[in-house]
Amino acid sequence: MKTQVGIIGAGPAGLMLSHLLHLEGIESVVLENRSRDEIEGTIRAGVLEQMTVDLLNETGVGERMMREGHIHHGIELQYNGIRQRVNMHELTEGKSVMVYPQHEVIKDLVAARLEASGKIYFSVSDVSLHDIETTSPKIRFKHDGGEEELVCDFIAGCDGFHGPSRKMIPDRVENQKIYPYGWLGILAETPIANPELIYANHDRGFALISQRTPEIQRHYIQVDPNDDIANWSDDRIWTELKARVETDDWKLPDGPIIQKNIVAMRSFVCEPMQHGRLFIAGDAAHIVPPTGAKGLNLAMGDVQVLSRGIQEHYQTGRNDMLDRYSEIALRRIWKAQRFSWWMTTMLHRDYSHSSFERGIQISELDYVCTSRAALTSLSENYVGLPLEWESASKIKV
Ligand code: RFL
Ligand code: PHB
Repeated sequence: MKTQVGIIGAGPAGLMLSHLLHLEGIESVVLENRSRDEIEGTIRAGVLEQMTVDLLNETGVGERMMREGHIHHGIELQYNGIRQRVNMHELTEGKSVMVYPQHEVIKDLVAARLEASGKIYFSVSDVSLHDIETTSPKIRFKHDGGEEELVCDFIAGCDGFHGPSRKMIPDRVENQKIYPYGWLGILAETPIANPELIYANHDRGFALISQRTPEIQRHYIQVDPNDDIANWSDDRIWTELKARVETDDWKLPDGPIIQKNIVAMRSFVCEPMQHGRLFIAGDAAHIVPPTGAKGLNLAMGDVQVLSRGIQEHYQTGRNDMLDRYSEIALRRIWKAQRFSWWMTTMLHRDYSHSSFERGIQISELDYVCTSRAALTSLSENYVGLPLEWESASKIKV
């Protein structure tokens, strides 16, 4: 088998890359080790930045999102029982975010690729990468009991944090921070609790009130990352959520919990994101803690840079943009890392902290909520920073 771009992983990064390349007349093959049902059913992100929304619309896959998603003009921050609305729409001169689940984006992208006769192999196994330092790198894999080899011009490693691609970059540096927090996430059959998302810092720990559809909602509470979900009965979860977010005049509707799990939190950046003809994108290259709602959006940013570089290669024979792929992508990634780390440390309860550090944390929230400059900074980061194509060293301030 031969193709121009071999893509490992059918997450948001791999599928969007395949879609963008197709729009430029460049052929790709996507290899995914899970089934179509699994990738279309995994509950993950919920918030799309303005740039992601624009990208989905401009490339013709945003129609259902515009119909079924919800545009949010702000969020609410809560601490010490005080609730403060952040009017992001006003503070960013008209930008907003879209609440539309990641697995719906996946369904829309899979449908678009298959409709255009795009090649996606689901349920492959034993994926391995070869000859990435040559001009014809190869991917070997198993499918339907047979062994296959895909000869490519380029390989895009969009295989998430645990995939095989990143490990093929020999001279990489992995920058990492592990947090002492976990998120217990639930899907519950209740009405929408609040028109906008609520991020709450409470003595008992962080809580997030989010949403999915008019009938099903998504909420999170901070727990010990090593805790066992079996310790959390539905009653205990609702009691804890309510204790952290309810105010005298605002009550949280409860109902049957249909899914619950605990995830650990980390910040992670791999540098560089390329080696020879291999380029990695999305969670394969970086992880953010979910507090800033950035993971899926970063994946979408990476593949915009990568698809432009590949396009330049086929149109002009030049690799200038591809050579700068890591540099351009990492500039935005590090800024999103900083924002996600900042939101996480400001909003979570760190039980190793002294009363002094707790005082500083609450005073930071107090400052953010009362300073237009700080609220503007939070807002422009939350709705998403643009990709910057210039080298950072050339920017004069
Ligand atoms: P994905 O989605 O992990 O996709 C990688 C794909 O590669 C496949 N794969 C392989 N395929 C073939 N061979 C192999 N050896 C393979 N190994 C892996 C996998 O099966 C998978 O299908 O990575 P991608 O495309 O980079 O997308 C990244 C996003 O999924 C991720 O960053 C977000 O979900 C993070 N995230 C959020 N991001 C946001 O932008 N906004 C949010 O509100 C948000 N909330 C969240 C989140 C992540 C969460 N969890 C569960 C970590 C909330 C949570 C709780
Ligand atoms: C979600 O709805 O899953 C969600 C929303 C906001 C976040 C993280 C996750 O910051």
